[in-house]
Amino acid sequence: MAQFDLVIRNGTVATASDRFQADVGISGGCIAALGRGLGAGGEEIDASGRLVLPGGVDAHCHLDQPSSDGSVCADGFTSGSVSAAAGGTTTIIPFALQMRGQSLAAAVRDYHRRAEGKSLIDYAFHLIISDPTPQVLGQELPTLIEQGYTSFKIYMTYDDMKLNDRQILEVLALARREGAMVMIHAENSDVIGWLTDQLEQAGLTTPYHHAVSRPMPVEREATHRAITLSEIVDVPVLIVHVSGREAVEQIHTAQGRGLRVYAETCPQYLYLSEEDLKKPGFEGAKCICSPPPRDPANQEAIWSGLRGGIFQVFSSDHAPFRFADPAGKQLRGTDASFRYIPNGVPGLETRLALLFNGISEGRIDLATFVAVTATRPAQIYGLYPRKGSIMVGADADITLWDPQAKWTIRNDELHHEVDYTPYEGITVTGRPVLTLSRGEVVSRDGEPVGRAGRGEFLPCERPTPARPQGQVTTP
Ligand code: DUC
Ligand code: ZN
Ligand code: ZN
Repeated sequence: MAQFDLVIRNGTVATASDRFQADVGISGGCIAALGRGLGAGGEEIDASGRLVLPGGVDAHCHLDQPSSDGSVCADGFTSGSVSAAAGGTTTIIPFALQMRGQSLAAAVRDYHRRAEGKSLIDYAFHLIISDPTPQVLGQELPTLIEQGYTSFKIYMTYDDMKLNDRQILEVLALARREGAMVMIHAENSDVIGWLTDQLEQAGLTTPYHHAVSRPMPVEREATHRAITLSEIVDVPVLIVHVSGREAVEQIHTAQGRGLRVYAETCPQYLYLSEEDLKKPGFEGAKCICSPPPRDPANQEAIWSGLRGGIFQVFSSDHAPFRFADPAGKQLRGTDASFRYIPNGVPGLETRLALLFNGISEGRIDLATFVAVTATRPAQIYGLYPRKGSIMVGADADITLWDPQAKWTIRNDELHHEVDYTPYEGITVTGRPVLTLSRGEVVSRDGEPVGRAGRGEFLPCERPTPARPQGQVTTP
């Protein structure tokens, strides 16, 4: 009689700290044993030559998120989760967005309706707080945090979402009282607005000018201010989608002073640059996101920050706007000012492979890859130890990797509903070959398997992450 439901044999297990040869015994959807020569499984998978990694946790993606400008997310929970699973991710954390004037509880109810019965893999929600009224801060948020929504994003820019410094302080104070994690989009709104007006008056409105309107100091100043506000309140914060050196320096200095400042970066800041925004015609709109992609020196600074532990989280910031679509990038046509082009790039399916490629290029090590793609996001957002690691008792969310496979990213082979990938034609080394969610196969050889709708909602615990200890290193 089989001792386990499933045994993954002969693979190399990698965690955020170790790498070892072991079989993985899985029963009831959980990891039941790790060891050599485990007893029989009802099913067996030979993982010789494969890495056995914790399934990815993509802690920043936008799915079926309503917007005020009329743009529409091409991916909801079905296509988004299917695409994520095909790329080796087993947990996603998109955002329940509060529109101004809306109750936060109503926003969460609405977002559950959008997700219910649709996801292939497990999911949690961050909240987006755009209207921190006394009712929201005093009653709704404490209740929602208690119910498992323990992280929320706030914006320092975007007219329909931005908070002023006083509002930010109020949100931070609430997070301190309740033990929640605040994620901050750090860009200076007034500077962007002023630069945008100047550029438009000079007739400089192409997609490339999006980057000109949001230069590095815009992000550096806001990152500094966000850190300062968190220091005043004495509460941890996480700076999302960090794009370049000057913001990295702010975070590094703060971490060196012992502040609990966590940071996230994304593939677009490693592989895209402002040159991509200069592509002919409207093509550059495909790479418009905020903060914008920078230049090769800034890409290097981001790799260095990953290597040095300045970043704890590597997310896609998947924002699925189709290119040839009046509800997507062409919301106001192809001659429109960059101001009106929806921000964001898709990336749920390519996130892991693009970072893994950094291992074969000698830029980061495997433990760092596992840490920032799975373990640390699970810890920071209160999903650990259920998610994010290979250990006895954890959910059997596992991705088998072929570390040698060389392949070229082609949008035709991806599973999102977006009509392009900004990474088209990039050749990478390393590919997920099998993804398990709670012991069930959800993707094989890059093709999704299983029933969308099997994914479960995950209430999050209050986060208790270890203090960040970033060091800037050279290769
Ligand atoms: N920037 C954001 O802040 N959100 C979605 C995508 C983007 O580029
Ligand atoms: Zn953002
Ligand atoms: Zn985002």
